[in-house]
Amino acid sequence: MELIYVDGSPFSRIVRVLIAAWGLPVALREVGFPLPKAVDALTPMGQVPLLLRGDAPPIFPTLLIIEHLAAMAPKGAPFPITGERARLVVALTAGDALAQAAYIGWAGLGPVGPNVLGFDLRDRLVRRFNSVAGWLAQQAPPDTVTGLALAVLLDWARSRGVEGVAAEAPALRNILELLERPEVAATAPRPYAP
Ligand SMILES: N[C@@H](CCC(=O)N[C@@H](CS)C(=O)NCC(=O)O)C(=O)O
Repeated sequence: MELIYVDGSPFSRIVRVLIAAWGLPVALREVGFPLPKAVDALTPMGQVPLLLRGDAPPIFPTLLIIEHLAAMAPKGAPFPITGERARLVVALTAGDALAQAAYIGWAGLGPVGPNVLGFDLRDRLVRRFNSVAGWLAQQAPPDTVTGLALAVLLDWARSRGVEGVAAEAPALRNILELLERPEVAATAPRPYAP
């Protein structure tokens, strides 16, 4: 098996940490961002992470990769997923909102006409992420795959300077401590300037 990933991608980082923490035989292939056309062609989503399995169809998105790998994780391994599916779906969906908010900023998008939507889209995406982060911090045990996902998303928001993300909120301290674990720290994103 081979994982295609982008260094900064928080979704990829979650999977990379799990591969290391669960000791799984998955080769890692880093690609650049924006994604090369050859990688785009492997998935209708045009996104990473992407898990290749020889002649079998590639696995995506992140949730399905995690579930596939979890079936191979040794018993008692860190970051368990048992009982976490619902929270993990919410965490990853909030991660999509976070990424969209960042992309809106990096793409230089702003109003070009009257806002008939009734709210500021970027602001709402960031609020959604903050709200989910607070909710998860209250109820998801840090030492689970959901805690890991949240910690990695918060770290990405901090490292990329995504405006408005409340990554320093005291309620998130327990979650952010996960970033100090060696297998998590080893995947910290390199600096990125779009
Ligand atoms: N919902 C997707 C999100 C994955 C995602 O947003 N990947 C980003 C990198 S963090 C990506 O590949 N972006 C490339 C693009 O949009 O062209 C998942 O869960 O896997």
